[in-house]
Amino acid sequence: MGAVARRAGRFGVDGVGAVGWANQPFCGRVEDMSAGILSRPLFESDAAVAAALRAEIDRQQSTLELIASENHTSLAVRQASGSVFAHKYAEGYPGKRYYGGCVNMDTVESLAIERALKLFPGAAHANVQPHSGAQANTAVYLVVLQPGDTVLSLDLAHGGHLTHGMKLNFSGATYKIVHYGVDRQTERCDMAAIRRLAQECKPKLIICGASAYPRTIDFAAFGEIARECGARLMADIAHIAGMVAVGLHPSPLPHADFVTTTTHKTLRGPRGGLILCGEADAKLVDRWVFPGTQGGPHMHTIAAKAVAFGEALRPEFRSYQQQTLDNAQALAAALQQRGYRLVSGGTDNHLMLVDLRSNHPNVTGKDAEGWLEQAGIIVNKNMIPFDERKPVHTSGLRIGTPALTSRGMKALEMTRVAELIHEVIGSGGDAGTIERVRARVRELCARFVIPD
Ligand code: DSN
Repeated sequence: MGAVARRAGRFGVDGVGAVGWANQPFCGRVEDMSAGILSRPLFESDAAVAAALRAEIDRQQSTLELIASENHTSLAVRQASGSVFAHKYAEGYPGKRYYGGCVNMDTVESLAIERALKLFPGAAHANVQPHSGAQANTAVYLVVLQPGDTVLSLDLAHGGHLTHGMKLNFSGATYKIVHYGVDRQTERCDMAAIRRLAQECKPKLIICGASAYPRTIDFAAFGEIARECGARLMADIAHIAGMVAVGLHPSPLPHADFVTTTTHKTLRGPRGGLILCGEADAKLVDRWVFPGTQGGPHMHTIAAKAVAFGEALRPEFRSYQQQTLDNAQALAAALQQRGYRLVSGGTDNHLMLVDLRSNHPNVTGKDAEGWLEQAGIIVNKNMIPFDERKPVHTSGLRIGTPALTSRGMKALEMTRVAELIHEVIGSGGDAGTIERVRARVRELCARFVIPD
């Protein structure tokens, strides 16, 4: 019996599932149904959640995921993430736990730390426990800042992040935030202007890094500015971590005192955060993660981080990052050929910001996001620098290639994707056009199934 048949027989996709699991519509190859296979016990105990999971597998398989911060993980990452490591409390750190029975916790956390330090050479210490990027950033702020201290960071409306001082976030509510923006002409960070601002406001912490910035970040220049004005520097590389790990984007190490990242974007791991720092800050970073801001570490996620970091250390990961970059540049060029203006004129990384005003002045980001979703193309509306529209409408779209690249798509498919995007937006949301594009999106997705 072949592997596929064996799996089918064992798990009921051949019709033995009396509870109906086997009768659900099937998407993708049998081998791709790992999440579905795992869901058979789930279906038996909770059909409603199992049905939602099934629908989500189908949605992901049959749509084009272009949200720049999302990706598809390997089956190995998902197995670790869904494993019995979730059962265990392990407050503390390897070798210094507050609970018994942590021997295997120490193994996976030590592996995650060791691999993180190999991935990002130049860091002396890694804390792999932050539940998210926001938690990682919070811990660093508590290491460096007192309430009311000044922080200099990129404006959210110019591509920053809400934990970098947005007024409704705890960071904006707790610290005095001064924002730098991008230059109106170049739409890039103007390091001379940032230097002047830093000298005026004398921040205690400078943050570089972004969630919607398509260009290379000059970490070395940020490091110089921070040293000149006596500030500490935190680089939040959540979006570009995968590219930094393989050298396709310059590393913030050794320029930054702290590097924070999520692990689930270009890094293609489980949802979570990571902090890297020097020896001098290690103790305080650890203390502000636990017990400062978190309790029990999510050991299943830490195990999955170890797996993802291991994958990222393999040569294939470099090829994947290169393809993600090549795809972003191909998609950017194809959109430009169809009349779309891109913020800053292009991209150096995995994402681009489309200024819809260039060829569709009456279409908002919200309109375009909605029409594209109906056609099976998933993007997010995004402010563009100096946007006159509000964040709920926006004049832009943020588009990224990590997830499509994980499916195996290349430059040729990016041209196709640009055509499909243009057809939908150009039609002004015409229902017939959306339906035709939806069918073509399904065809494309069927040729590039989400890998295990
Ligand atoms: N929400 C993430 C993003 O989409 O970039 C950042 O946290």
